[in-house]
Amino acid sequence: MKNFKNFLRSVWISLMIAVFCAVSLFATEKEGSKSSNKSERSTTQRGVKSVRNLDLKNINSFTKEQIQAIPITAENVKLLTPKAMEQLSKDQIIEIGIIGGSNNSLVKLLTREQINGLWINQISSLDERFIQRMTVEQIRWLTPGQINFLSHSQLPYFEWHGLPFTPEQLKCFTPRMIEMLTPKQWRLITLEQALVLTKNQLQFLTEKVINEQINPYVLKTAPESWINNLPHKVNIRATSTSATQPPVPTSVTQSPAPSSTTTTASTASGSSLVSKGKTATSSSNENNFNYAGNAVDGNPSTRWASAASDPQWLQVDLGKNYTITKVVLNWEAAYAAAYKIQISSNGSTWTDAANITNGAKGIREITINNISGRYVRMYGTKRATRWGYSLYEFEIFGR
Ligand SMILES: [Ca+2]
Repeated sequence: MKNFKNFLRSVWISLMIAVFCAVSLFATEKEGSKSSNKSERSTTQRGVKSVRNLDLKNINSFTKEQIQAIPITAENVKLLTPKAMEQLSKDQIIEIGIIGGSNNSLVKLLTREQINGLWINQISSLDERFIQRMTVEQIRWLTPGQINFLSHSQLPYFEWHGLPFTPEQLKCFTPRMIEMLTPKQWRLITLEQALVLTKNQLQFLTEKVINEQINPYVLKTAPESWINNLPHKVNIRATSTSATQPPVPTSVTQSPAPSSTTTTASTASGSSLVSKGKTATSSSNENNFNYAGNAVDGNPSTRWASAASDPQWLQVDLGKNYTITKVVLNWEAAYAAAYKIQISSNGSTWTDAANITNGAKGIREITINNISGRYVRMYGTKRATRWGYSLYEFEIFGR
């Protein structure tokens, strides 16, 4: 009996020892896995500077800092989740907008989910390069919330596609946004798009928009109730018999139609704008979109941009000799810090007409002291940014 008791005790003790061992083994294992997690995390944190080595398939576990260190390549852009899109820096968005030419643009790779992942501060900072490289389909994916965060100054960039918005998107336009639509966009507005515009949205339309720009088909076919919402009298409603509905924009491959505004700018000295629609050439173009002709098309939303090096030039052949009195340069954000305005009669020997060393973004008017010539050029010697030289318009006045 005593032996049996001893036997039971030893079984009990062995059992206790076994349980103790199992518990401590389990605890050690757990501790081990905890520390291996820890070392993995610190490796990831160290990896910020070499995001190339991280697996982008785990992108949703990246920190904002890691996301903003991802190099923008076609491969990486395809792996961006909506959540990651939200965290991209403005510079990365700009990179997506500029990498690849018109046909192999990275913007075109973006899916609906990725486009809709763009957060409000990113939407309001999309530059014209990004917007011009979106497809019409992609523009139509923008949600009402995203449309609301477009800034007024971005709207003319969409002119590249005509008026690509769905009626649902146009419903979200503020009156100020309606006011920003360009003459070309008014010409291309379809009846379906026009009819969603409310009295509140139409209130800022000028008489000029109503009677000279808006598509005549719309005025001819819109119901009386809509016409009554216009803030000015329609003069051409009865007379526009040949008005037809414009085509709905579907493609980005169409080249932008030249602006057909026919106003002739004149100055007191009898000079007028002599460069519009003339032949412009340049030392280089940034891409197929921003070619030299964009600087003389009279359209403030199209521009020429050069390659990113010094020097670069943009030259206009006026067709014959003029006495040049003034040039007006409308610089984009990528402006020239230093440039010359040069004039030539033969296109090979040039006279310096102005030497600018304090360049700035925006419109710059330069008086020229009646120098005669057929060719006028902007000769950029120093860029202000890391981009090339970029001009929305280069206007030459003469007589
Ligand atoms: Ca232009």
